[in-house]
Amino acid sequence: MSGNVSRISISIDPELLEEFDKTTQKIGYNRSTAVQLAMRDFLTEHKWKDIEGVLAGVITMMYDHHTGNVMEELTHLQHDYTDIINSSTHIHLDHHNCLEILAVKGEAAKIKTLAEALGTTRGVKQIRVTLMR
Ligand code: NI
Repeated sequence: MSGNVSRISISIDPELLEEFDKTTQKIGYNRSTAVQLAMRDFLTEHKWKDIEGVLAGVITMMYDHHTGNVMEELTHLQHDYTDIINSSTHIHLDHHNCLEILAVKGEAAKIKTLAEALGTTRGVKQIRVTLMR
């Protein structure tokens, strides 16, 4: 790390922070190092978004179906992208959580738009996009 650092203040779900700190301590990193590593992973994971052309892969997301209208909103969104969603699988994980897997194939830019819309829907806890070509 260079001598030049930026200090930031962010808002985090306390439960997420507690889990993050526990894992960080277990590995032996301090919070700043762990956040930087997480940010680098985030950047790597999103690099595919600069790629143009047709890609295929999966969008995996987890959400609590009790939160707001999350199920309705996700279904609504998926109906707007029937041209790139080939199939979807819904797994009821427990009383609260659902795992949904979408198989997608289409223009990278369109997959990106869909993934961002899904990921920013209130109630979606995690989303992962894995694409290949
Ligand atoms: Ni479910």
